[in-house]
Amino acid sequence: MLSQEQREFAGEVKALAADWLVPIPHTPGHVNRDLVKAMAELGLLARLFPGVETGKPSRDAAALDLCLLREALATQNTEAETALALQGLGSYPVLQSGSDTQVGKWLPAVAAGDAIAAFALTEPEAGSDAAALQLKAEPDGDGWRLTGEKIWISNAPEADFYTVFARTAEAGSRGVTAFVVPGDRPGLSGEHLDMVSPHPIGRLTFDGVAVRRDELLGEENRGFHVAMRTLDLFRPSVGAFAVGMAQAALDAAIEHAGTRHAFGGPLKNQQTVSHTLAEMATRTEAARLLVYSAAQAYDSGETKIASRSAMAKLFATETAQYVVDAAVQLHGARALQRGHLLEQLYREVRAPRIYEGASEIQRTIIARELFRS
Ligand code: COS
Repeated sequence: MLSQEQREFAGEVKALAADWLVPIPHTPGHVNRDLVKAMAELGLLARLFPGVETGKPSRDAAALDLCLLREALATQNTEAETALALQGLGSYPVLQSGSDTQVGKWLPAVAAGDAIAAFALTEPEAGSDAAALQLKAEPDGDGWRLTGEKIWISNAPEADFYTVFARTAEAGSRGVTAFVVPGDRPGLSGEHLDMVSPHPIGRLTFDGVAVRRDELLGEENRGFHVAMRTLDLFRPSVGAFAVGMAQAALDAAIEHAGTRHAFGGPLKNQQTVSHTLAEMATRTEAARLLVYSAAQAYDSGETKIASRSAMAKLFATETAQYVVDAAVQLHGARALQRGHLLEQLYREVRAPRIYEGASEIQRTIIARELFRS
């Protein structure tokens, strides 16, 4: 499905990651600004916003490029992968719905690795049911004041700006408004949350945080659409992340099956092992094709993208869980020892089945489309 140029691009990203990103020390649980800066210097972050070097990026994000980037990085360094993805997730609402001034203010800084972005939708009482969010935006002079809480927000509380979804009217999804809020705004505070995989992720508290009219993103009470459009673009790329992790696990399993001996020969001579590898490879390839096809549909301007995007995320993240688990099983106890690649992937692969819409939500989106006339 890929052109020669796209294949070369993916290969180049892997090589750059192996040479320049893998050696950068990890900062578990915190934003790794050195890593983000390195990705900017390698030109990887600019690939998120075609044309950003002119100061006026194209408003049509390139979904397939994003997927190729994420898949390639995931095979080498999941910390870099996640850091790049979060720069995109926090910024695409600005790219898709922001004013020229907002785009000019934030996106070149994100691409240069000078600004860390974050997407703040989830609340303690509003996860899958995003339209139930309660963080209040009350009119104050020409702007608003935000009061409430967000939780499990990646890059919080260290981000330089947050795309925040807040309630401006009691009308469910039609009363949600999006804002761009600088991270140093008085009244905004937060704390880090310790997760099974050490990500920069946290809770945010808004205590009467003032936002100006020029920080409104898109139209008032249309913020739910802003969030959904970003998720439509981003969900296939979560699938690409999953495909990259599945490929890394599959590669490790193939290597192990060829070198580890048991019962008088390499493991791969056991039919049960070779069949498991065949299943892992087939499912990984199927997931990859679904991801690429959803991304290509997005790039070709297909309008009804939500269902395809959901299928790609659902299938790829569930597949990666299966593949990583199977790779652990083939390796035995060594894969569960702290520091082993598979131990890390085993912890890492779980969250994508939950964030940006749990598998159950993806099935809901797909099923609704089946019955839409
Ligand atoms: N693109 C654009 N607009 C969309 C859309 C999409 N993909 N999906 C829904 N909308 C619009 C609808 O057209 C509707 O607009 P109008 O009010 O103008 O008619 C509005 O949004 C509400 O849609 P709907 O009634 O379908 O919303 P629901 O409350 O039923 O929620 C789901 C829909 C379940 C899809 C949504 O809540 C969701 O995606 N939940 C998961 C949230 C999530 O991913 N959280 C993770 C946060 S990021 S880590």
